[in-house]
Amino acid sequence: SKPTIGVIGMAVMGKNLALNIESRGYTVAIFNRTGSKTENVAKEHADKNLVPSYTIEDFVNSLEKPRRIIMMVKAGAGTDAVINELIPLLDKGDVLIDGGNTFFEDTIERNQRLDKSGINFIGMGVSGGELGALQGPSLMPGGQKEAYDLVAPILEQISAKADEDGKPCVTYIGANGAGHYVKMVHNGIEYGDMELISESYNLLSHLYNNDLNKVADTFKDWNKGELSSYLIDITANILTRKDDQGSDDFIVNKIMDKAGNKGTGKWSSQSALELGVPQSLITSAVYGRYISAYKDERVKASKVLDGPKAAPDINVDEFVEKIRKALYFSKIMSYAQGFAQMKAAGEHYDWDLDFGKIAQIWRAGCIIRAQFLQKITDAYDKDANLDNLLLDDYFENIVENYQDAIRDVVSYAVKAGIPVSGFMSAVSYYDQYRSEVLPANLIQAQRDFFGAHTYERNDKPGIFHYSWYEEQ
Ligand code: NBP
Repeated sequence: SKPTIGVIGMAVMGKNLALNIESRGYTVAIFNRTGSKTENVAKEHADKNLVPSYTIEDFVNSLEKPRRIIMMVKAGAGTDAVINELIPLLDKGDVLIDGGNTFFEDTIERNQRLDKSGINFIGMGVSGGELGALQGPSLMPGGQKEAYDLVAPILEQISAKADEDGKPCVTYIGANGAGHYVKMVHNGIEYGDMELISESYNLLSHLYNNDLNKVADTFKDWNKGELSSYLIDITANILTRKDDQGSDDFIVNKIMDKAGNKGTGKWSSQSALELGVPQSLITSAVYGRYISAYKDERVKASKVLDGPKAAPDINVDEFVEKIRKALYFSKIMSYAQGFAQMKAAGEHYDWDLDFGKIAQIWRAGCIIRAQFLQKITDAYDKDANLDNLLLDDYFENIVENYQDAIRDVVSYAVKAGIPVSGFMSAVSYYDQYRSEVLPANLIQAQRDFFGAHTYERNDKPGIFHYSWYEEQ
C-alpha cells in the first residue's frame, strides 16, 4: 500500500518523527535533500515500513492522496527551498506541515500563499527534542482546521500522552501561524524557567559553599512538590554528573558559562514589544544569556568592579525554603506573562486560542512539562476569559503567600551582590500589576510638558493639554 504520510528532512528530528509514525502502524515515505542520509536511515531500519525516495518527484508520487507531508528541515531558507520545489508537484487538498522552528510570521505568509493554490499549510510547533520526536512530542499545529482534521488521528497517536489522564499532547491551535506562535511562546517560557532555575542554583551553591551534592539533593527534593517538572528533574540529574575528561570535578563546573540561543526567546520578546504586552521574564532570561556571552569582558570587569564586602547573615535551611517559594512565585509570574501575551496575540491575529488546552498539551512530551500546568488548565476551565492567571484563586493564593519569601530572597541577593534578574522581574511585575496607581501620571505630565502629547484626567473624560509655559 502507498505510504499514508511522508517526512522530508532526515536529520535527527525528521528521522525520529518518521520512526515514531511508523511505529504506530503507518507506512512512511522519507526524503532528504542529500540522498545518502535517506539511504542510511532506510538501511539502518530496513525492517520497518519506510519508503525511501531519492528525488522529490518520486517522493510526492509515492504518497496516498490527499498527500500528507511533514517537513523537518532547517527553518528559514531551507524551508522555503523545499516549499518551492513542492508547490508544482502538489494538488489541491494536499496537506503540507512545517514542523520546524519557523518564525510565525513566515508561517502566516506561507499559509496564505499556498492557500491560493488550494494547498493546505500547517505550521506545527514540535517540542521535546530528539527523544520527544521519537517517543512522543508535544505538538502545536496551526493552519486550516479541515486540514488538521485530515492528520489529527496520526498526530494524536504520535504525540506524548499526559500522565494525569492519558490525553494526547496535541490540539488544533488556530489558523495560519497560531501553532508556531504558541511554540515560540513555549520556547520563551522555557528560557524563563531555565533562567529562574539557574538563579536558584547560583544562590544554593553560594549558601552551600559550592557543595553540589547538596544543591542536587535540594532540586531532587523540590521535584517531589509543586515545582515537579522535567527541567527541575534534569537539573538534579545534571548536578550529580562528574567530568568525562578525567578530572574529579563535576561536569557543570567545567562547562563554560556562556549560554547560546537559537532566537526563539528573542522572537517572543520582540513580539511582546510589538503587541505592547509586558514580557519582562522572558526578556530578562534572553538578556541573561546575552550578558553571559560577554565572558572576556566579565572577567575583566570582575577585577575592576567590586561588589558588596559581605553577605547578610541568614539561616540556611530557612533560606533554602524561601528560594523554593521564590522560584515558584517567579514561575507563576512567567506563565502569567506568557499566557497574557498569547491572549493579546490571539486578539491581534484573530486566532481563537484555547488557553486551557494549550496548557494541557504542554503537560507531557515538551521541555516545560510540569505538574503545575494542570493548575493553569483548571484556571481556564473556571474562566476561559481570564485576563491574567494571577486573578485565578489558586495562583492568587500562592503568590500572596509566597511574596514575603521572594522579597527576602531578592533583598538578600542584592545585598550579597548575586544577580537575580529573573526573580527581580517577577516581583516587579507583581507589584506593578497589583498597583491601582502607578507613577505614569508624571510621565504623562513630562510628555505633555516637552512635546504637547496631551493627557487624560482621572476625574473627567476628555483629552487635555496644560499651558506649561504660562505663569499661573
Ligand atoms: P536541522 O535544523 O539541522 O536541519 C537539517 C535538515 O535541513 C537536513 O535534512 C538538511 O538537508 C535540511 N536542509 C537544509 Br539545512 N537546507 C535545505 C535546503 N535548502 N533544501 C532542503 N533541505 C535542506 O535539523 P534538525 O535538528 O533535525 O531540526 C529540524 C527542524 O526541527 C528545525 O527547524 C529545528 O529548528 C526543528 N526542531 C528541532 C528540535 C531539536 O531538538 N533539534 C526541536 C524542535 C524543533 P541536508 O541533509 O541535505 O543538509
